[in-house]
Amino acid sequence: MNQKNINQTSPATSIPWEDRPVGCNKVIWRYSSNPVIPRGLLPDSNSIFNSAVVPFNGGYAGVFRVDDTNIRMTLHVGFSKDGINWEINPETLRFEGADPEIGVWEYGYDPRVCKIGDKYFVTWCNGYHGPTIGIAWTEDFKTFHQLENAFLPYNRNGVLFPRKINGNYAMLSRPSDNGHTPFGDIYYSESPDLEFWGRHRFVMGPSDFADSAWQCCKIGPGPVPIETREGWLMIYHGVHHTCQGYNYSFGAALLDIDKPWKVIARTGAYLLHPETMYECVGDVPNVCFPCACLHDEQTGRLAIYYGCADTCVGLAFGHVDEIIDFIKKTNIQ
Ligand code: BMA
Repeated sequence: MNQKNINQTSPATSIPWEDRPVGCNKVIWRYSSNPVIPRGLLPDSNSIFNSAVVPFNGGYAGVFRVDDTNIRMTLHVGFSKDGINWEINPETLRFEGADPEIGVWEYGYDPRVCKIGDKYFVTWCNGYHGPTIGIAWTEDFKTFHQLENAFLPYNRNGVLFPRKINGNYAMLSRPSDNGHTPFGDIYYSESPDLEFWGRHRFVMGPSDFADSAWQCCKIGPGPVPIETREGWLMIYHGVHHTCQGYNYSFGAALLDIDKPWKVIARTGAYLLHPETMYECVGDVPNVCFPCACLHDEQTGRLAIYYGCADTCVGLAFGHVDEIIDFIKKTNIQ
């Protein structure tokens, strides 16, 4: 594969980065060499999309959603030196140590990876009599220890917070149905041990059609929330049910630091909407589905990884401060 280059005119930074193109007035802009991960990177991958990456060992590691050429939804581990050029293991990821009832692999998709202390926690949509939220941890991205499923079916988009809140682990999720759910609100839950989850709180639901149609059908949490001075920055996807099907865009919200179920503000305007060929054409057209975000604390830069048209992975860039300003400016909360 041809190696893709990061913009050399930018000062050295610890995350992938490309400056905002001249003449672009958007808060979020796309990497000029998107998609970063093409559908056919593995010999039998039909598509590689909604995937999660984190800094690891001086480079990056990730858990990738790979649908194979049987269209089986599988997870694979991958590594990268620069966050742009990836090597993905051809073998599927297998979890160890779960109760046999839970540990039987049915399917898994849309992973997130969250570092808490020294461990990397993977949450994913885990098939167990329908979709629910699986949890596992790893320290080396070789052995993954599976815990109990967090919730009853049906649920999708389990996203952990990167530290305990009120003394408990905390997670966002999106209760759903067993199909292409035509509804969806974001909820918050806490757990003392990552096994028993409770204190469920409503965070937010779809918007009013007249206020903001891109998120009026259903919404779901995206990457691990980022702690900022103004609250938790939560990037989330929103769905508009059009006469051609579902369109997936993404926006952002600010959540209270101590009570993250309290929404301070949320974008009325989207941050990114399917627009390019690789977002509008693929196995499921018109989908931008963010699952991971790298944050450079020194510069406030963000690199957002998002699934494109359920087919490949794209990268988009932005600044935390500008996104927060945009949330406030377009707020519909
Ligand atoms: C959602 C999930 C995602 C997918 C999206 C668009 O319900 O299944 O994995 O990207 O639909 O098809």
